[in-house]
Amino acid sequence: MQFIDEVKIHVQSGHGGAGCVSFRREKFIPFGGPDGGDGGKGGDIIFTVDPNLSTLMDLRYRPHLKAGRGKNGMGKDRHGANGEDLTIPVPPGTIVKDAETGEILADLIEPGQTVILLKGGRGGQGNARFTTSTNRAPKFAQPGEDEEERWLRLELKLMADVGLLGFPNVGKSSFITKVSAARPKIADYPFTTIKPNLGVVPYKNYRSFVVADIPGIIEGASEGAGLGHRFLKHVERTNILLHLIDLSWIPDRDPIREYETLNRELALFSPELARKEQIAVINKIDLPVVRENLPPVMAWFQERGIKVFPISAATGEGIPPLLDEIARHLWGAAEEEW
Ligand SMILES: Nc1nc2c(ncn2[C@@H]2O[C@H](COP(=O)(O)OP(=O)(O)OP(=O)(O)O)[C@@H](O)[C@H]2O)c(=O)[nH]1
Ligand SMILES: [Mg+2]
Repeated sequence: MQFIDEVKIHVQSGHGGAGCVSFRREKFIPFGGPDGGDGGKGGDIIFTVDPNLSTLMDLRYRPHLKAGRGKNGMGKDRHGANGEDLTIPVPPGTIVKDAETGEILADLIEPGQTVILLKGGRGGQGNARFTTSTNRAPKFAQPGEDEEERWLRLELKLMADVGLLGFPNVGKSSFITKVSAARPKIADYPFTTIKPNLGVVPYKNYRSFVVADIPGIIEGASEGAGLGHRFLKHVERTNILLHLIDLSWIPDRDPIREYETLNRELALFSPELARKEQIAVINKIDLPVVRENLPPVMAWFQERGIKVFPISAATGEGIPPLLDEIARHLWGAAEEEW
């Protein structure tokens, strides 16, 4: 499925139905009283969070959305039918902005969360409502109230507890595959992942947390190198970042220099994101070359007070203590300590 995280749409609520001018017509009663009913209310434009959605793709193909018009009132005091509301389902993490001003109108996070974004016009009152002692036969009724319309910009920022960061090929997708039911593509070439993936990680005591795997970031991503850095927005709402490192590239590449490079790219994207807590994760420790190079790299992180965990996404080695550390961060304690 295509992953779309930005769309521009035009929404319009329903016009209110007009009130009716009508007089009772009955046999043997020459001048019946007024009996024009009220118009119906126009439909609202409503947004609701559907947890089964993970993209804004559906809206890309429906850029103009309208709620129903209220029906006009009718004779015999009949009320016009209300226009149908239009409910637009969006994935959790959708931010609704005014397309012109950029003002945030709604941040839709919790499944089932609902907001009425545009109100339908009120229905006009029928002439029956305007009878007074001096005017027993009013020949006027109210028109329905106007609809509202607006251009909106929808931006999806995925909701996850933990974000995965790293150069291409470090094993981000392999990690999410090992710890969750997510099955993104894994391959030994860069930029295998071209859209974010979410995975639910079952932890002890029936707890779970959500991990976001995003495309790899390279030097110059802020200037568009590789897939650029726009996907970083999908880890902005996480609580903690796992920064994956691959030592199997030594001596061709310097993983510590690349670790620093990636953090610089992070800061260029958002200083706030760069301040988010990180755990360094050295992957692929099942490989002899990684084991050989491990001690000095571990020392480098430890000297700087940076938490570091050696793991193998392939064999699972080292992953349980990493999950405990994530749990401590998310809930204040790992399972053993509760
Ligand atoms: N030996 C070994 N290989 C691994 C491990 N984790 C990942 N790999 C391999 O490394 C390569 C890249 O893995 P991916 O999971 O696709 O890496 P990625 O970080 O998601 O890469 P991009 O999506 O391109 O950014 C694949 O060939 C994996 O099989 C590991 O723990 N041990
Ligand atoms: Mg990947």
